[in-house]
Amino acid sequence: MFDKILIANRGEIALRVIRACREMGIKSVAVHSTADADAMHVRMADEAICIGPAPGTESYLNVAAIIAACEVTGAQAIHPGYGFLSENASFVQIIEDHGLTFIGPTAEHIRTMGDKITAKDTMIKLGVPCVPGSEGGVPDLAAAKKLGAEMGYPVIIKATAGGGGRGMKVAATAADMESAFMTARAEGKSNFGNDEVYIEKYLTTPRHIEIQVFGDGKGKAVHLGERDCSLQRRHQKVFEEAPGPSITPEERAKIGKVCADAVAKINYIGAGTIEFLYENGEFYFIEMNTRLQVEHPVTEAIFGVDLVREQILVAAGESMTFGQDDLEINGHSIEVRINAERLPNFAPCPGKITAYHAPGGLGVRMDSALYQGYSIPPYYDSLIGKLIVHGRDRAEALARLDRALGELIVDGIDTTTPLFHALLQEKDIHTGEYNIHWLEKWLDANMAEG
Ligand code: MV4
Repeated sequence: MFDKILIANRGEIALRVIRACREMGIKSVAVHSTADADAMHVRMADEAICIGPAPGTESYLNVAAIIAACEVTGAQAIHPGYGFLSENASFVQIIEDHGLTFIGPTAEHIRTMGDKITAKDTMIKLGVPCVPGSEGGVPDLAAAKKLGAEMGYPVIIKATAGGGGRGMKVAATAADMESAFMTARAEGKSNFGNDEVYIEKYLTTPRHIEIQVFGDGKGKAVHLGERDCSLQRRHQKVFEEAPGPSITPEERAKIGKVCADAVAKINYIGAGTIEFLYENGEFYFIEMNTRLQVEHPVTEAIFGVDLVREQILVAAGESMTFGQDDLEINGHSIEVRINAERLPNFAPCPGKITAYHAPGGLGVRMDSALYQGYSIPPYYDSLIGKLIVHGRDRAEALARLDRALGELIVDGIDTTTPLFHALLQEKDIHTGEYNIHWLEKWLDANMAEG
């Protein structure tokens, strides 16, 4: 086992990894920008090293400085958290070239899943159900129009290097194809330096259901059920839950096994998420994320496992502590993302926290790096906390969420907390009847800009 791990991240996820390290008797090294000298992760880690100026590109993405920090401190492994360098295949290669261990999948798995056409082709070969569409890339507008006519509209054109909603355009009819195709291609080129695109049938009212998988890198893998992350705004998740309110135990067992078998077959190591659109009782693969996700705590809550501990174990060549037969769902969990943003426009709202009180009690987990007197810097993501609740069933989890939100105090800045109080007044939230468009429609109707 490692005796020292460097965490190449900040905020709540850095604390999450430090906590797992401490429980395992592993020393932790925080890295930070000059803007984060007073940040909680710097205080909580055993050691801390400044790796550059405030902008993420010069600090948390500064590969040379991170490698140097490992050499200076004697850290043997790097946990990347999410975002930043977590899905950067070249970073993984460089780490390994320096004799260090990346706590996550191989460079090859990251590269395969990072290119969406290759990811989809891989999943088709592994027997994972995908959205009907082009076989591989679509070379030109003529080919796109031919496919559109064959498949029937609406269709969606996606940049192979895209993701998170960037480089994606819907063509509702043949008349829209030219501009949709050209725009998706141009966005792929300008945002990712890759103009290759593919086409899929556009599903109009799906849910976003993602399956958590975990592999040991030696051909053993399990699934930990699904999360429903349909409540999103501009491709940012705001409310996530497990299990999914629309998924039956039979559906879970079936799609879960397909996913676990697929990642076992490629010797996948560590945590991964296979994203699906779910419509009319069918699952359609869209993307795979080769990292620990922001919303992993809802899965931890219902299965009672520590996913970061398991990531560290398998990265060190040890065994996972559970197999598929050990995994049983217990109750229901919901996470809401507390962002430093001002409603109704979700404008980033950094500033000084004049008072902070985290909710507590049975079934409540607050993952946050906030403290009273802390100043949220303006350079990074606006996520400042995740409130995760767990109940014996969905109704209990929702009631607990309402109660815990009432206890949360974050003074000095605006946050997204009032949004969740308002959502908890909605019947559809209580019945679980929502899809990927529900929140944007609700915001349009209820949060019209002043
Ligand atoms: C789709 C789709 C409908 N049909 N693909 C958005 C981000 C990227 N992960 C995939 N996305 C979508 N792909 C087909 N064939 C609709 C979306 C989509 C979406 C997906 C999940 C959660 C929220 C969304 C919001 C808008 C569009």
